[in-house]
Amino acid sequence: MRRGLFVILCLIAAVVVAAPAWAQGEFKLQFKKADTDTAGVMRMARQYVPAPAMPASQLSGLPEGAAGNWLYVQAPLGQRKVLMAMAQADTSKLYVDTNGDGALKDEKPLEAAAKSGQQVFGPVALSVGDGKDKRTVSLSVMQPTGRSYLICSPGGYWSGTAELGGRKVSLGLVDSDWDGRIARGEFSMKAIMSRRFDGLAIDLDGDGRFSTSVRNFEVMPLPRLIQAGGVYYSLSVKPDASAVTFTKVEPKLGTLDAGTPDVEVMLFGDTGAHYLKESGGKWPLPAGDYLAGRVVLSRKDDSGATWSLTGQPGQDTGPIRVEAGKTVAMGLGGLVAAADVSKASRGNPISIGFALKSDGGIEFAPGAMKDGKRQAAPTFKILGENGAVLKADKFSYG
Ligand SMILES: [Ca+2]
Ligand SMILES: [Ca+2]
Repeated sequence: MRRGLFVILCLIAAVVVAAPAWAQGEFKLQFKKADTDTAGVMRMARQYVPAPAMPASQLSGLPEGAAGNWLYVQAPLGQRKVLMAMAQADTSKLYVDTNGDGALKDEKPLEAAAKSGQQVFGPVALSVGDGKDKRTVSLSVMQPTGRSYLICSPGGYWSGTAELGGRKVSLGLVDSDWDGRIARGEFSMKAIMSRRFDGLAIDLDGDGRFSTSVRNFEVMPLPRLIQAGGVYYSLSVKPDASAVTFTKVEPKLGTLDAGTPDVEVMLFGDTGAHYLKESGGKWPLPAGDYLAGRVVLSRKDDSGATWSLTGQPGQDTGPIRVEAGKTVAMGLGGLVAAADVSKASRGNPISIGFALKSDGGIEFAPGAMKDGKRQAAPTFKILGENGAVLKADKFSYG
């Protein structure tokens, strides 16, 4: 897009005049109730909890006079479980153990509001911590009509606007680990999978929404650093989430070497989300730990068609540690085909799985894409000791 000289001058003037304030500082945040516009932020804290129906006679802690079948849930919210129950005959009322004493007879049931195919309860305040350190967490519960699970979500998040890299940037913080405060957690796959982190959403490209596309991922565990407009800032959040302070920093850099030039890598780190490509497969990154979200390897054949393989880390793959002034290898240059033979599955005497793995623990789906179209699954042959073909077949996508 071409801009007129006037607009360009206005932009330059704005940056020059406001530079000290725009570069860094403390920005206030306010609690905002969750609504349909806030889905990107709230997704980081949402929990799907099975709600099996059980006879009241087998359950403890129910309101007095409880009979018939009840949907009974111990929702794992952060470090604790929250007891909730509703009579199956009357799913418009939900009892929540707000004070954590294991009983529901002292609780006033929440009445449902119907909202596009779901019953919505709350938000209701839960007590967390004790003594001087008592805090509250707000909980909303949704039950998709006719489904035997509940969706638990914080009642809202902390919202604000910072001024970074010369532009206004809206942001949100969500208490994903349900402890009533905002803090940076341990950065590991395990911690992320079990929701032991607090989340940051930050509209870095200024399009008015929190994107979750591979090239522009704006929703992440609360990082130590974030890059905005080509500048790195450290983040420090008040535990009650009333304010966040950004301080301009020049991080020490190391180098990530993919091991091959034709690759795209999306990483999450304690320095935010990074989408890396080109540069010969070598990129400078702030020292820190990273987890690969997605890796795409591609090659052109003689006819000019592009073949690609998409991979992600295996469950046991640890983080990639980038150290200042050093190069760390991702080992994507060579892949090893790994067959996984296991007994009896779905009525077959044996099943044979197949994966392509890199040295660095990235596992690629064996089916390649050609110019963006998925190709047939690979074939295989099982040979006897004398080289005779005992069985020839092809894999199917799982
Ligand atoms: Ca928290
Ligand atoms: Ca955005």
